[in-house]
Amino acid sequence: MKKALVLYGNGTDYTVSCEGKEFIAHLKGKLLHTTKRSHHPVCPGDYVRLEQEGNEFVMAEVLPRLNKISRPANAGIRKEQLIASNIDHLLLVTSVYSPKLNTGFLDRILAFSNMQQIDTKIIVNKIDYGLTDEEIYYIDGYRKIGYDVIETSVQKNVNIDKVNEVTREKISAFVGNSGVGKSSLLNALDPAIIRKVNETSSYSLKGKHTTKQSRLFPLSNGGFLLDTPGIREFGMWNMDFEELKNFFPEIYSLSQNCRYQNCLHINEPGCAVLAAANEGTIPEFRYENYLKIYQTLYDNRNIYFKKDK
Ligand SMILES: Nc1nc2c(ncn2[C@@H]2O[C@H](COP(=O)(O)OP(=O)(O)OP(=O)(O)O)[C@@H](O)[C@H]2O)c(=O)[nH]1
Ligand SMILES: [Mg+2]
Ligand SMILES: [Zn+2]
Repeated sequence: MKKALVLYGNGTDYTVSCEGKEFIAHLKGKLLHTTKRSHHPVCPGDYVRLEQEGNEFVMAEVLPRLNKISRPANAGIRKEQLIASNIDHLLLVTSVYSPKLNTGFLDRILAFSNMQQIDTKIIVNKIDYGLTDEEIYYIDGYRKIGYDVIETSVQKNVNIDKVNEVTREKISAFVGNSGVGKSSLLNALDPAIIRKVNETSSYSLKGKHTTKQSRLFPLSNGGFLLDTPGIREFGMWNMDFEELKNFFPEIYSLSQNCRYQNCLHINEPGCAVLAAANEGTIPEFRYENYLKIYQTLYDNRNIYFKKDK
């Protein structure tokens, strides 16, 4: 009985990594059944127990997941589509200029990964375009809260060594909007991967490569890196609007100063968070994003949120 790491796959055939070798393992029987809530029984990052049947490997069991990243399978449907599991950390990739730095997206993922207790670092790519004052303000804001921000340029080879360092011996996942440079960073880390990256991407109507399928790539530094397609609704799964406040670290640490213990920091009297946002002691853009995400979660509370059984 072998333990293997799932790299990628679809339907019934998955490529797994075991003792440094890659081969195909099949999904059969019990595991194949799509459960009521889960769309894919197996995802990249899963550790599976393999059994040999003739000259085939069959996945007999998925080992318990330490964490998972998932999304709703379809808009408005309470079915979960797994993207990856057992991630050591998320590398939240953004860019400047094109696509523009989108703090709303960043803050949604940061809250989500905080909920899932997945350590997260921010990568701001394409800094060869230069940084505007606004972008510097955002980056400083994240650093002030305590997030690591790595400013990179694939084009000018800036700080690729830092990304190499943080991914060493770890399972990392790139998450970020389409076009920010996730696949380019992966290629920069490990040029031998370029052919593989193109296998799982296709040309969009605009004539550019875009990643279609999540896939875990073995890196030469001993780590594994998950390249994901740009995901819009990422992170909106399973979040309770009343718990959101716990997943903004700077809001959480101020909340003990609020007049009401159950303060949601919206418009309650004596709210320390609101006061701090007005005074600029916490970044105002973060607080504004908190309010926006809160509203979205509240509006979708019957769709996205479910209590774990
Ligand atoms: N100027 C500049 N362009 C970059 C940089 N990194 C990537 N690009 C370009 O940005 C475009 C998108 O890069 P990709 O690596 O395909 O982006 P992605 O995040 O993988 O996109 P999806 O697969 O669609 O999610 C490509 O044309 C890259 O050449 C950079 O550091 N500077
Ligand atoms: Mg890509
Ligand atoms: Zn409050």
